[in-house]
Amino acid sequence: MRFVVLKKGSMMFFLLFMITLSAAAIWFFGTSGSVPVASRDQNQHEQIREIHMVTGEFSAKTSGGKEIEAYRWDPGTVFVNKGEKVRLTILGVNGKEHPFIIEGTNIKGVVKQDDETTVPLQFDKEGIYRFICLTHSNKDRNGPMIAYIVVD
Ligand SMILES: [Cu+2]
Repeated sequence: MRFVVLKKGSMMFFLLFMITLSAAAIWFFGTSGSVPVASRDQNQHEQIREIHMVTGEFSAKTSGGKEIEAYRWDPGTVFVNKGEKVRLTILGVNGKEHPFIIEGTNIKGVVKQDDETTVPLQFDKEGIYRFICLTHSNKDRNGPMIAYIVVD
């Protein structure tokens, strides 16, 4: 049987080589792990999807001469992906102003006539979120002015 006998000098060289290799591996895998995270953040920053909405009004005069009206968000349903960054921009067309909340979040604001309100959105939980105008929240208050944000 033969043994590989290493001299003290070559043993030290081998040891040094292994230490250098380990350090290089740690550096490589350590940084390569964080690089995609940074570039993914940049991509998300670039990929903010815009959704446009308007305030609308239905109004009519009945045959009996009665004026009836209802306010709406249009479109009444929007779809977003879980975690997706979205910029919801709402233009006030009909109605002087519409104070709103998004149920299940702390998001609130006001949409005023001839003005754009921008709402940044990013939902971490799937579900259907109601976008409610507080002035026209149900049929007795010229509503329901409620849109649905479907997150899945
Ligand atoms: Cu309203």
